[in-house]
Amino acid sequence: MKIGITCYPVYGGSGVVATELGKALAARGHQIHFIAYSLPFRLAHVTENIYFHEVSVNTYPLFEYPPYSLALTSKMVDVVKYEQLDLLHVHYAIPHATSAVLARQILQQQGLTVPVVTTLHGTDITIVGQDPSFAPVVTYSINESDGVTAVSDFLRRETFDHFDVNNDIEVIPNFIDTERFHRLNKEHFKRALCPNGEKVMVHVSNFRPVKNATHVVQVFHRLRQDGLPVKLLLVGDGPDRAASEHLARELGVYDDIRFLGKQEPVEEILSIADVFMMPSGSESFGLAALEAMACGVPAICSNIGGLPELLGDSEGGCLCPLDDIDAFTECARRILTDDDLQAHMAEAARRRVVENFDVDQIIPRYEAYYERVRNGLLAQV
Ligand code: GMT
Repeated sequence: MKIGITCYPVYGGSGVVATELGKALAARGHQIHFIAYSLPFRLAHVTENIYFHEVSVNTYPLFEYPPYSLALTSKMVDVVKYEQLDLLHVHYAIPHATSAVLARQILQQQGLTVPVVTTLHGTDITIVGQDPSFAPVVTYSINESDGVTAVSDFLRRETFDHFDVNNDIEVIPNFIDTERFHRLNKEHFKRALCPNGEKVMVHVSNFRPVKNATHVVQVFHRLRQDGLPVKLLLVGDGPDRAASEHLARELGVYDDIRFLGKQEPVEEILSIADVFMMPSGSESFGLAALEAMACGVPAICSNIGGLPELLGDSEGGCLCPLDDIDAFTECARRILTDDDLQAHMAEAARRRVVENFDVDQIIPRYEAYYERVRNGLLAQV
């Protein structure tokens, strides 16, 4: 199949999922055309079966806000037409689904048919999409898509609860290449960072307010107050990084924290972690926790959104009430002070991922879904 994929190419879960999906589909013989404003960061370079089409937006003195969505639509029209694509798969509703639906209409006028599949990832439904300035467009774009997927049952329910949707939504969870993401031997790195055998706690995010990165610093401060020998690695960058650094200085724990910024490959850092923390206020799936668990790191997560679906009934992590710093601290303390428990949870975390979210299990579900969309076999609600 020839498939066009559009996503946000920057640091973030939806772009990672879209890119890894494209790479995995290409490896299975499909021809993949990424259409985005820059090369997706996990793509690095184009390879056999992978093409990249950059969307550039020309400015004009009239444009205070250059119309990116329209430039994207025009690029989609061109790529579908000249590369003879069979399907467009867009990730994140705004504006990608809207641009794709419009591109499909333009192509229809030219006698060409291209089905549109939209994957909902998170804040396109839970936060941004519900903003009155976007909600009607999101509803329209979902209903006009030929197929819609969501990354968790939670996100599917949220979509039906908050939008007047008449398309069915297929749940296809996030996935990971468990051969790439596994625990590596990084003992030299660990010794350099923890010369006295300290434990390591890790948080990875884009430091948006929804990630509650400052909660991680608060938990870490409590652990240090109790004299626990532990270091904190904060990976990623974004709006709340400065607040997290400020809080760390205020609480006197800055010297035991390493702010590493955006890092690739993240599995090397996860390989020295003893515990991972995700105290998010909203999380439709939790890709960063999935990556940590794949590397055998127990994940302590908020009991919200799609995170209970990620952990399932496994013992690969624990769920804490939202914003409950005491509960997060207690959970981390138990794991970091009991080596047997840590090892048991680490093993359970890895097993949960291998058994449920491996790339080889999930990609065929997308392929089967594409076929159903192309054959018009989807139900409406
Ligand atoms: O919704 C977002 O914040 C954007 C998106 C991203 O690009 O980072 O993240 C979402 O998509 C990921 C991949 O499907 C999910 O694993 C994340 O849980 C989800 N983030 C939120 O729901 C906050």
